[in-house]
Amino acid sequence: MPQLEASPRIDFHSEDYKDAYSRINAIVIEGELEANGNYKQLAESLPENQAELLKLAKMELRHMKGFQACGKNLQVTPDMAFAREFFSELHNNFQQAWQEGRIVTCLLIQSLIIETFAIAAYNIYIPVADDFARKITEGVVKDEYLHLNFGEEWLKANFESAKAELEVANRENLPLVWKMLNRVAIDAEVLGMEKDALVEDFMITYGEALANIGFNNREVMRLSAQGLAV
Ligand code: Y39
Ligand code: FE
Ligand code: FE
Ligand code: FE
Repeated sequence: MPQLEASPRIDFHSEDYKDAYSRINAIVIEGELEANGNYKQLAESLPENQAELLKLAKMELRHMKGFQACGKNLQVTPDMAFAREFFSELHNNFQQAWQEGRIVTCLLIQSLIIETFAIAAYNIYIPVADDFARKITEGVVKDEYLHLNFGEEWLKANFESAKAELEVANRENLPLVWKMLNRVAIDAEVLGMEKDALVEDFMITYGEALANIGFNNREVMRLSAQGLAV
């Protein structure tokens, strides 16, 4: 490894690394693409926030292109079939909620759960990324905090009417995230990302978001640990 690499102990060109990267990179690319679609759908449902949501949608497409470049840079072909299947349950839940006009559920899935998942993954990835991917990811994670903030602000402003639906949506969707994380924990570890660190970052960011929205301490604990029986 050249001296300039961020993490001299990681060989970014080994077959093991590239194999794991083909799935993690695909997940991120697919996630960004789905986030783009989700914000476009939310823009249709929330005319008052349309301009802002379309801006967020555009950012997600930029993120996707950045991560495609990261894969190319390492000469990795992302396993998009794996990634689509990986997201399918959350994807279906979002689509069904949107069809039924359950916008609070859509916001919980995209702006709270998926954004927090992204923030945790990118924060933990940055210190172990190759130089090219690290610069891209540092730019992206700043945007993800803005996306999370959009969801927080909207849900905070509508807390009383949204509260019951948030609890149901959390119960239905948060366990999926722990399941998803477990599925890629070994691949993440090959990239230098520890599962414990991912869980910790997720819990902190998600708990803070729930508190900002208006849940009390006890509710935050109960909601953020839902389904975390790993
Ligand atoms: O809002 C966004 O940009 C989110 C779509 C991106 C999702 C990224 C999902 C990251 C999961 C990676 C798991 C690594 C262990
Ligand atoms: Fe993004
Ligand atoms: Fe985002
Ligand atoms: Fe380990």
